[in-house]
Amino acid sequence: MSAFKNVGTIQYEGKESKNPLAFKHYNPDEIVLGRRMEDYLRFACAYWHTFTGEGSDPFGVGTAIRPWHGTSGLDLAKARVEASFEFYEKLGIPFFCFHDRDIAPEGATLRETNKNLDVIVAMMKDYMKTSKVKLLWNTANMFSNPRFVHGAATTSNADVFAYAAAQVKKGLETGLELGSENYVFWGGREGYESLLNTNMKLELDNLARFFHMAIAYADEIGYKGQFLIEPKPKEPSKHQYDFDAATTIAFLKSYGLEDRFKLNIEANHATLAGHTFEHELHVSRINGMLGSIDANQGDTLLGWDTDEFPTDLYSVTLAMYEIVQNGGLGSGGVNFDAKVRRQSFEAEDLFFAHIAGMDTFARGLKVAAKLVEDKVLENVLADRYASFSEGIGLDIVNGKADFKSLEAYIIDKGEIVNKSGRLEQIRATLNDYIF
Ligand code: XUL
Ligand code: CO
Repeated sequence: MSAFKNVGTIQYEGKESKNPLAFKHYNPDEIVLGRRMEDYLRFACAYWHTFTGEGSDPFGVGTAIRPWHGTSGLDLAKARVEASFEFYEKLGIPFFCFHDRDIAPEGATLRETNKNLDVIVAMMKDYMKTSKVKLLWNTANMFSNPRFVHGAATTSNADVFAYAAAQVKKGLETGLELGSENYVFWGGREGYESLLNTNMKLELDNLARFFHMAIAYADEIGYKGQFLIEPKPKEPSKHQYDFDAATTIAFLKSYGLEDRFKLNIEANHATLAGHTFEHELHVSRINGMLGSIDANQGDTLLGWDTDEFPTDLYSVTLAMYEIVQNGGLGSGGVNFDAKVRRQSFEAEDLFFAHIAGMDTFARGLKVAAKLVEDKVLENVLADRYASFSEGIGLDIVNGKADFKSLEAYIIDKGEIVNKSGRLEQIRATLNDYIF
């Protein structure tokens, strides 16, 4: 039985196509920078937004009309799995991602919850045997249930810490069973509201203990997926511990975790942190920590996580430029952590939204590749920093200079001559490449 009977397989029809259910730019087999587009982009569908989310907001219930409506409990969970594989295959999206609680309902105890999960994981495993679709990453929802009111690994209640540990233990076993290529930690409520009742040192130490335990258990069971942390500055906590890439990298380094973790950078989280997406990607990349991305976009006029499908070509091009400079995302990918707007409530909108995101990233990749091939920004940097490739600048870079030699060099030199940064001209060139 088909869940999306009005939609067939989405094909690449090229940029002249007027068919809204076709790709205009995403052509999986097209070679860009020596790699198939599909392999470069490694798109993933986020289960929580596409199959679990229903469009509710703080002022109203969900509006979505979905083929799995009319079922409940485990039957609902099964109907979603069935529809999800039809969706991935029709769209030609090679990966998916989920939280444990997206895919199966909770039971009265953790044991019962795990039993529900086992049923759905077995079903997914069966689908994955006959489908080419793979699991990019799985994660644990340790923020929705009221037990996580004070956090999970950073809670003030040791029983909750134990529960979270058991939940991630099961998550790693699930990842092993389904062959997930990454395991993500997003610190949903790992943060605090007020220092008046918070022992920050204990909470951060416990968070690091938790991550070390996760590594130990993964090694014990032979789980080989890449560990990723997803920074976010606020929401739901006022102060989230994984504020942004720089904060998260510093945390990982302080606790000796930097060799086992990379970052999953989300566009909308960058906006909330007061950064651009490319800033967060760049900081991760130059620290060797760019692992994967959550592709979406926020709204600079709104202070919360709107998780819109990414259609801002300018931002996506600059993001893809960072990813290209990174040599791709390795075992990571481009996960659409994005939801259709509440007023886009028809099931077909799920296709339109993913097509829009996939086409935008395909275009961004092509523009970024051209920028790299033509050395546009490489030349900008070479020219701007030319003074560090010769003479005294080269001495500084090579560690041959000290305060005394620098003083001797500059003291009688007179007026220093600077060069223009040429930013407007560079931006105009970038526009020429994009349009
Ligand atoms: C929340 C968010 C999460 C993570 C996975 O803002 O981005 O959905 O991606 O827990
Ligand atoms: Co995310």
